[in-house]
Amino acid sequence: HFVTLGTLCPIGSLCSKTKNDKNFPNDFIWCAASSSYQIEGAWNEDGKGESIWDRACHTQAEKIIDQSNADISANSYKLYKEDVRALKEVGFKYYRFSISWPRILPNGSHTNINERGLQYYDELIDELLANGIQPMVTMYHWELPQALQELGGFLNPVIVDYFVQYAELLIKRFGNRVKIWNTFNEPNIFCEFGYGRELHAPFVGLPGVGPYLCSYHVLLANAKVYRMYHDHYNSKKVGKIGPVFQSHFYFPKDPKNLEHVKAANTMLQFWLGQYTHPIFSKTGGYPKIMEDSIRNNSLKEGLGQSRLPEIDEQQRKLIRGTSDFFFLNYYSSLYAEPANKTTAKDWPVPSLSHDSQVFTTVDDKWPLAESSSWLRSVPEGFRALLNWIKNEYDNPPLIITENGWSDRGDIDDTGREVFLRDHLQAILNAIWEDGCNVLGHTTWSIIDNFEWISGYTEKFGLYHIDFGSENKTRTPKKSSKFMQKVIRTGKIPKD
Ligand code: PSG
Repeated sequence: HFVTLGTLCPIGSLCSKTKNDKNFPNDFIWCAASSSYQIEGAWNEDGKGESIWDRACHTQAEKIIDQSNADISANSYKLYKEDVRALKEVGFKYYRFSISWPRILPNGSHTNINERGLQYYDELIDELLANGIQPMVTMYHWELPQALQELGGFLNPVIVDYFVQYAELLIKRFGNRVKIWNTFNEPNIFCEFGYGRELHAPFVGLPGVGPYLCSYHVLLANAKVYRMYHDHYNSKKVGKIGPVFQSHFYFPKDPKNLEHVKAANTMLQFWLGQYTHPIFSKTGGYPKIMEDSIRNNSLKEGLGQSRLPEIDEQQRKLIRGTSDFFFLNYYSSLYAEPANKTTAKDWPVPSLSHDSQVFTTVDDKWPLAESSSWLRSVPEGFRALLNWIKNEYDNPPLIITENGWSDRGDIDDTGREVFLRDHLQAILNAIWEDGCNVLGHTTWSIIDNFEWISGYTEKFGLYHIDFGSENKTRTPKKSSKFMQKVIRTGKIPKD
């Protein structure tokens, strides 16, 4: 049994769920998130090695909108106690943070351990627990040791065993205090953006090939870590582990047109199903539509075999079932329709777009975030995605591991409050009207931070950071008071 909110409940049992009030269950997992590169700073202190994001920001600054980096950022390496104070002030029960691989293993290999790096996370975890906050720990939130990128990073199969050895070290060191683990954050984003589209470090532009190889290695690495954890380290059976996926919902542009309905489903299968079908479906393996279309295209391109790696029978069994929860990051939605000559004219061959042949658009009626061009508030898409997952994978227990809104950083952040209100309501509808098994919600993010290639131009925090100040002053925004009320009462306040 695992203690949450003073009740004795195994995680995921919903044992305190009562249907009478249609509010949040007592044991609902209220969480806020961050990630190591985005907040820690101290990029080269106390023996930390170089990551692919350190390398990219230092040598290809032109790729970052404001030419910034996270060398210092919110300085959470020094100021983590202030982050914990913020979490406690709002009332969060969990903190989802990530561990910097090169802070612990400077060149990626477990043969060279940086003890000071391990100590930092020991201290953070102990500070959380002393304040009644449970750690939810991500092993990989995009900080690949640069030395492993020299070997090809996620394109080289050796990454699987390097990751397993790193994960084993974390489990051994922190497993007595960490009960929820995320192996990978959003591999569907980092494989596609990092190895296909040059939107993320390591900026390897190999569309239609790199991302599929990367995803295949991620699936194998996750599976091996999942099995290692449950076979050797989780004897009390209270711990949970699995990867986190990001997805939009894709609405058919014209819901009465069967081709549009198919296109929307195809896009979900390529973007999310590429990872979740192998793990959560009854049969395992890739979605058939992906396998077929990529094989056909590959043969047309004159290749001797599919660009999509083959998951063989043994691997299919190894990978299937290797996540204890469906961990989902949801931000926004899109319309989908079949591509045509005009809409597909600029797509590289090969690429995910070319393989899926789905063209996506937005609805101008969906409110656009002040500072992120990709982020529109579509709570009905959130509910629809939760229902799609419920129907596709037999209603798995699910935790929202990220959901949030960006602006320019005002303390008076009404837009964020409205976004959270609408998305929390979508969760209540999904739970009580639709029967979706949603166990928790995570706000991205507890504090403003470095937003990857957008640098410091997009702010997601419940707390403002004065990045210009010496001590990186943390100030609660209006939205943090809103979340405080929600968590205290278990309901969405009327005003
Ligand atoms: C999330 C969602 C999309 C793109 C990128 C992300 N989308 O819907 O197009 S990245 C994700 C990440 C975290 C970021 C946060 C906000 O895990 O590190 O800061 O979301 O972009």
